[in-house]
Amino acid sequence: MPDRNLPVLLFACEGVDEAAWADALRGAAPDVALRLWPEAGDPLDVTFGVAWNNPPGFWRAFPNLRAIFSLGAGVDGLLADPTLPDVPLVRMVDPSLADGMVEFVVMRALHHHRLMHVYEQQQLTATWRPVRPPLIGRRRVGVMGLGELGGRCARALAGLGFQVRGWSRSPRTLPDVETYHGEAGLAAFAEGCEILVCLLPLTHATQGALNAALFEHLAEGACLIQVGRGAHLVEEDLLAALASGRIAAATLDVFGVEPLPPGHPFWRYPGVRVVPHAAAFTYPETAAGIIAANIRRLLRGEAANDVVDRSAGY
Ligand code: NDP
Ligand code: OXD
Repeated sequence: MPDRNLPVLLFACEGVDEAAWADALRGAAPDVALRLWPEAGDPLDVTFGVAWNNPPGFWRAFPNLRAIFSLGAGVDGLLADPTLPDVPLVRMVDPSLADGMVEFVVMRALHHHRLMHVYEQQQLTATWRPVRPPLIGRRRVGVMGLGELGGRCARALAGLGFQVRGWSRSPRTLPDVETYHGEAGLAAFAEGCEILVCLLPLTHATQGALNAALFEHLAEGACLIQVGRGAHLVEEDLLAALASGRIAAATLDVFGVEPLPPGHPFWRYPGVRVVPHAAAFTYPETAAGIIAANIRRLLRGEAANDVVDRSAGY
């Protein structure tokens, strides 16, 4: 075999443009032999894996793995597999992915700030009623999660002039963002927020974080932009908050069950916008180089960048 002595990278990702990824990875990592699942060859050869949406137990079949690269920023799906090999798990940190998330969150924050959800309802009854939004500097936006994505979004929102708060696990400092952390800081963070953005990773600690108790702290008629993971949201609590008016509108990109079943009430609930987990994408054009650079680090005997802290779950 011509690639006999090269490290082998197995690309095994469901639901992506495999040809584009293959081109990009071959270009970025010419010294690595790329194999595309299901053409894995001898499982003993496989030294690196690129993973997304694999069935539980999948990676256990490759005993010589040295690292697994997640195609996505969120690794909850991979960590849910108790048999995932105990090798460095690298999450996706790519400025292009963050750019996409900033575009999406800013778009929906402006949509809610400028009350487009109100006009969408008015249009259904040919109602002409202008409503003046508050000055942007008085609009309070809260961002849950201040990592690669949440941190970028918080800064972009602050740059537009929103009054931005952020919440993280450990203390963080961001220019023009009022920061809170930990369980102890959650109520103060949420108090009076008019737009709430969820960009948390899904962990044992964050599951169900978007719940009735949190919603009680928001401003009456607040809007939710949920781009974390479906299991962050207690769906019945959102439906109750929408019915009571505590929450006026929600942009939902992620769901407990994906695709969202056709009969789910979110599809038809006034004020709810359903987006099919499309807030931000990983682009092979940029991400392949990031994976390749990390492989080179590992081959030089250095630690990879952006390794998941398995004890924290992200
Ligand atoms: P990071 O790991 O960079 O950041 C995670 C942030 O969440 C950190 O600020 C972290 O705090 C905070 N956090 C974690 N646990 C807690 C907790 N228990 N309480 C409070 N804050 C907590 O992740 P990314 O920004 O790269 O990605 C975030 C998530 O976005 C992904 O895990 C994924 O679920 C989602 N995502 C969604 C996409 C979509 O298209 N909808 C696309 C990509 C990602 P600290 O700073 O202290 O570590
Ligand atoms: C991700 C995602 O985690 O696409 O990157 O949700």
